[in-house]
Amino acid sequence: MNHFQPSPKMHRSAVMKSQHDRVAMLAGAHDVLGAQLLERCGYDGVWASSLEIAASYGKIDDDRLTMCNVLAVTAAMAGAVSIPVLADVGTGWGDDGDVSRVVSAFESVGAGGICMEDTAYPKCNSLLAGSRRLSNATSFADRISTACAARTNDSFLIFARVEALVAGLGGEEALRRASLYGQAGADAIVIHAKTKCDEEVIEVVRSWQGTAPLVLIPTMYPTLSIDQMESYGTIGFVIYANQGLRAAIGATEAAMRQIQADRHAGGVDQWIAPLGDLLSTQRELLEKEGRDKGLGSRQSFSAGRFERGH
Ligand code: SPV
Ligand code: MG
Repeated sequence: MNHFQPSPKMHRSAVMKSQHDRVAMLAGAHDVLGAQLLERCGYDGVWASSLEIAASYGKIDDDRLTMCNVLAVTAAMAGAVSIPVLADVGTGWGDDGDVSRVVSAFESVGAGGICMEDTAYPKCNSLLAGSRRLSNATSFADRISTACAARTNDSFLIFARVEALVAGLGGEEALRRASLYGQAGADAIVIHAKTKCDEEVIEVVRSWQGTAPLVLIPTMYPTLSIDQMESYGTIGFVIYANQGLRAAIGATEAAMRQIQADRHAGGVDQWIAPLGDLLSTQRELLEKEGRDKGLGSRQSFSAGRFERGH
């Protein structure tokens, strides 16, 4: 079910707030397995993270990660899970690019929405060091309203992402931009920050007067709790953008190094996911295709092909 689905009679943001007096939790993924794990854990949605996708392609998280790269991953994930997939489209591939084309592409592959940021093109990942230049706020607001007008599916959400704190422009500028993007029709507004201290973010969240729910990505201030976020009354969503991939990096590296050191895999078998976890998703797929019978003959056929060296 699409948890973000608005009622046709009310403004979407109001619906989201009134239907969900809790903060909806999204988390980053870059492939179907990651998205399925999030669904299994009960997350409300998947964040098709440009950073995760770039890392998985061995690319820099800048505008060289193409729309096709992000679209392909989003399409695969959206086809495999029933929770909504929010695509991180960066600047929308050019701050004067055709945003309608971006909306229709992501809408057509079943994404739940897109999130577009007001960094000037070419963008670079917000968490990397270096100064940031932002788009003109009025032009970006125009792009948000173009994006809103371009959607044909009423439940497709447009998130606008404010990078003023990342660029060091302060809370007032963040609030000014957030208001403009809210007035332009954004369904939710991400207030992003890359400082370890969450005070600046909290100040913005507390001062927000608009109707669109705010969104936080607490990568740099990970101890800010959901209970605290809910107490402010202005936050609709939290995005745990990359913790899943970082957990996988840590666990994979630890397991593979231990196998090297032990010269056998017995030492890791107790703490890595059981083989059954991996095979159960395969069985589910086979069951869906009605091919769960007669597995033995299929397996020996593939072994035979392998032995013949094909
Ligand atoms: C991402 O996950 O790609 C994001 C969040 O955009 S951040 O990496 O913090 O910029
Ligand atoms: Mg990104």
